[in-house]
Amino acid sequence: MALSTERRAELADIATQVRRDVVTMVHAAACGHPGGPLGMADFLTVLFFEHLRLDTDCLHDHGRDRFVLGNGHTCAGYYALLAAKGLVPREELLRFRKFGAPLQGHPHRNLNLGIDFSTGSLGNSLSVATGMALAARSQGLDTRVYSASSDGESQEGQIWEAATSAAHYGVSNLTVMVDFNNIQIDGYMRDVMDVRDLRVKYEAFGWHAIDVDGHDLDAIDDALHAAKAETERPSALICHTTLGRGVSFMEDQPGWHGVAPNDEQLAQALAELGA
Ligand SMILES: Cc1ncc(C[n+]2csc(CCOP(=O)(O)OP(=O)(O)O)c2C)c(N)n1
Repeated sequence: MALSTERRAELADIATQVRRDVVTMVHAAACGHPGGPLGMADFLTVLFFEHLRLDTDCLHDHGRDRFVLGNGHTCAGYYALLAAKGLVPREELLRFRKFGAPLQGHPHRNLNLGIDFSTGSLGNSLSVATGMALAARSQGLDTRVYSASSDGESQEGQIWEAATSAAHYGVSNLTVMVDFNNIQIDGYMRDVMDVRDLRVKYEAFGWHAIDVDGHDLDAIDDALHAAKAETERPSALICHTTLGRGVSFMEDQPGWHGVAPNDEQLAQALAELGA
């Protein structure tokens, strides 16, 4: 079950490449959101490469797993992961946010690229994921549905309607990974609107909920296994992360929620990421 030393190193390399892609893409687009995806790179890499059944050989299988990116503005990292899995051509990454290109500034549903749902308007992702998971269950499929969310998205009331309903229906094939970096578009979350302890909240709604260090590959992998083993309740993994992780001048800086690096900043970021 545990990650081997070799596998852990491979996953760390993939996460670093995702981070390089994120800063390169946002720089090329001259707009976008680098901070969130840098923070999410570790837990999404473990999800995409160890758990989520979404690959070129099962892309069009009705019963494959599904993924919904609730915090759709963080899609640069999602696209980089789809490219790392061979689902998106790497050359498309540099057309990120360009007119007519498939990889827009918020995900646009494209089943040929493995993008299961359009997102960007915060708040509806958990409802969509709950519906997908219920639909799969009603069809007798062993599909697991994963969604990513964030502390900022957790301020939306609809998240908690979905949380109520997913627990009520015992949707145990649903797992949400919440990027808890304490930052949102307007600053530190505690100053804008504190969502407080999300593990306690999800538990109170009837979920199996775990706090996880969102940069500890082994802890993330263990938590995803625990979610799979849960047969009665949906699972929420509260992933504690640092916005901008891996790029010193972006780390924990709300200003890097949604700003593109200039040429000099890109060069420094890539140097820090070992490029
Ligand atoms: C319904 C809705 N309201 C407002 C926005 C504008 N918006 C974009 S990102 C964001 C902050 C989200 O917080 P979080 O996901 O925690 O941000 P990050 O960690 O990436 O900084 C907001 C309010 C939106 N996309 N959708």
